[in-house]
Amino acid sequence: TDAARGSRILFVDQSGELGGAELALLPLAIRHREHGAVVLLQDGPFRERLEAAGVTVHLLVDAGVSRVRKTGGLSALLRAALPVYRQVRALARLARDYDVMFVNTQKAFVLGTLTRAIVRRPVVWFLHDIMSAAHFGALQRYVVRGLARFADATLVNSQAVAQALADLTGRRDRAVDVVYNGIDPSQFDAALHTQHRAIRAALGVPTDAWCIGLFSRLAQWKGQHVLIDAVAQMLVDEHDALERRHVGGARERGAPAARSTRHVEVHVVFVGAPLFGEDAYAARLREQVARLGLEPRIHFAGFQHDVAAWMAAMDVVVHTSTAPEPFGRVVVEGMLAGKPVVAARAGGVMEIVEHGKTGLLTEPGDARALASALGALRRDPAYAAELAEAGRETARRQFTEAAFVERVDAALARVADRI
Ligand code: UPG
Repeated sequence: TDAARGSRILFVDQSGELGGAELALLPLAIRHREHGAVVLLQDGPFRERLEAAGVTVHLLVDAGVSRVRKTGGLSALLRAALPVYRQVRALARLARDYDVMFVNTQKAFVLGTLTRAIVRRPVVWFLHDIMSAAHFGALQRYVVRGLARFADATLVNSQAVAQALADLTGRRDRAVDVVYNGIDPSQFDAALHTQHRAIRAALGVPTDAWCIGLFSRLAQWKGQHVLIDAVAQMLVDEHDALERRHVGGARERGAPAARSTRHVEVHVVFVGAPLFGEDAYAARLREQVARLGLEPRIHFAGFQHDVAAWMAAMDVVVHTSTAPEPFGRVVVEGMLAGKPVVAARAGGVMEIVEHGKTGLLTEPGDARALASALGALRRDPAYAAELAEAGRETARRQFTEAAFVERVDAALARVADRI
């Protein structure tokens, strides 16, 4: 991988926001900052993070391209054609000074493969998305299908993403490297034994509440609404259980049992913001909370930089994506934080969590199933702790940042050698 170290890598990413793909790119850009640089198609906090880490950033902002949405149709494409041409020319000028282009998002991939035709620099494509109809429009899938073979190396973040790509291109023989995200556990370790009363206090979450954390940008397919429904369901379940206890009251009165959870309130903390224009969904979530009368229990914390500290303040970390999650950094992070994790059974998450061993999996979109999984953890703290411990051990072993960076470097070196 020393070969890769000396090569000049030009990383290209369309977003200025701190999404999962950008956070994955961060350690790579830092490792190659001496000879490499990052091109962003939009300005934002990601640029600040990169520059603070000593990475050179080139902004190639063109409003026309950033207007093409994930599911945009043909007219959106035509409107974007001219700016795309301008951006390809600009990228080509930059790329001449580098050995390899590393394209990290869909638009970066399109620009990178077009640029490759002009300057003949190899393209390493890191695909972070499941290229299915659940996530992308027909046009986007068509474009990716057509351009996929121009990538000199293709990296994906899970088997699930590899499978969806093979289904799209119809090429099962194409070499695709599965490179799982790696997460540095040090921040999570540091937060492990500290009490985060301040975080709860600031939100108005009682110290003794049973607190459910969901860490994700607010977006329909991330399924925050499923958790809100699940919490409403938990309250119904709880009420029913109390009723039953009441009916059988005479029998139970003297019993020691009554390990009732009714005095411990359930609270939910949503950490994350609508990063990619999902403001309408964010507004709908608040309406849903109001309609169910759950305002005192559900807290919107917005985007937070210190996810490790926020996770430490939770009792459980949940993941609720309704469409298959390509990988799911937040699932690994929940495990590293030593929390029991309940995640949606689909996509890359199934390569991370083993149900009943290192966490719990429930069907995507099934609020009832989520409520009962959460109820089980809440009633049985020993079981929750057991899952959390096994999850943490697995995450520390299987998703290291060192392995992630090494595997990407190996691909870069392979491609750079061919120059
Ligand atoms: N995060 C913050 N602050 C917040 C909320 C989230 O830093 O307030 C972080 C979170 O800790 C995580 C990242 O943002 O590291 C989100 O990543 P992820 O949960 O993986 O989701 P996406 O943003 O959707 O990322 C895409 C894919 C995802 C994959 C990731 C990296 O959808 O499945 O894991 O890219 O390959």
